[in-house]
Amino acid sequence: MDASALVDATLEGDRLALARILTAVENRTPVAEAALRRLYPLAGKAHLVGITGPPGSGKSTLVSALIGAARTAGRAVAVVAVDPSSPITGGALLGDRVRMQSYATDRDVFIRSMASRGHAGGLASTSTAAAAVLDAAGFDLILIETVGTGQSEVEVAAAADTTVVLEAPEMGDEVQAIKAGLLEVADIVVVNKGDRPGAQRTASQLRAMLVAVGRAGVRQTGHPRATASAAELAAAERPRPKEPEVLVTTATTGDGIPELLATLDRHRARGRAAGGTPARLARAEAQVWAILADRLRADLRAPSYRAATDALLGRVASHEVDPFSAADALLAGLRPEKSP
Ligand SMILES: Nc1nc2c(ncn2[C@@H]2O[C@H](COP(=O)(O)OP(=O)(O)OP(=O)(O)O)[C@@H](O)[C@H]2O)c(=O)[nH]1
Ligand SMILES: [Mg+2]
Repeated sequence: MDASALVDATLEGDRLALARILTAVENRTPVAEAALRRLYPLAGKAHLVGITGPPGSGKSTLVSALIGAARTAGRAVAVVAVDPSSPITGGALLGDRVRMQSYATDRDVFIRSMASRGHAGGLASTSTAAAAVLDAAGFDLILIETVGTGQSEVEVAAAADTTVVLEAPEMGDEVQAIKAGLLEVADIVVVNKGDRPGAQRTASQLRAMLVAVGRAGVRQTGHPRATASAAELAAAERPRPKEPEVLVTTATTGDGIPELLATLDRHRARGRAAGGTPARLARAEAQVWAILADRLRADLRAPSYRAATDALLGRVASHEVDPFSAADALLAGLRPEKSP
């Protein structure tokens, strides 16, 4: 099937066609581009929720519980699980698959894993493109699960309309260190494993910490840099709540899950009322940058240009040419009409 047939089938509810488009998106093939050109204008309706947190905090279990709650409410849910483990071994993915099997026959639940390989910035744009496909296919709630350890994984979650950061009570020092960085992107903080001792205390500590830090101050210190991106500028201007809400859940029993879903819905409604621009601008930027980078790379490696590129790179390596002049020369060569 070509891209256009795949898109038609996807829009008619064919899940196999949808899966094939997502594979194309993951591999960045021409089919993905053709499909997205048609699907992108149909997307923009779904609520994109990023779920991140330290390994083992219960993200997958929480996602599973959220699917249940959303299905009870009659909503179609899709999950993009960004797999932090090796694409070869599969790692934690297997466990997730088993856990999600109870939804295997529900056509209003769609779960997709994506390997976190690829170059910097690619992960965010790939997940965003996948979310756009799922959005166009009619899923109303799209959950993007990423493990909150690497910068790029956190960026994926932070590019959602609503970012949920999961914590578990009394995790080690190592996790404490991750915490501060994670909290900065949180719209909602969830202390999971509410059945464990110390959960309520962890939640109180987090609330106190978030008030003390005064999140708004963290985000808006000084003037935006001259080189700040459109998304950063929008984020700096965004009237943010003083602190994210802190909830306690027990994902294994479903305790607190309806409250979380209600909090997500409120955040969605507030974002819509406010125009919802910063997260959407950040996503737009990640996508367009990734495409620009891909196109430039492809141009520079095209057969007609390859030799010139390699020769110039050789001269940079031998310090005959500085890297800035080399970049100028390559850009001028690619876009001669734009050069000074
Ligand atoms: N006691 C308790 N255990 C939980 C809860 N939620 C999850 N767990 C358990 O914690 C372990 C890790 O849960 P996962 O959902 O796989 O955690 P994760 O954050 O997705 O883990 P990674 O994907 O590996 O980063 C599993 O054994 C779960 O059963 C909870 O609310 N209470
Ligand atoms: Mg998981």
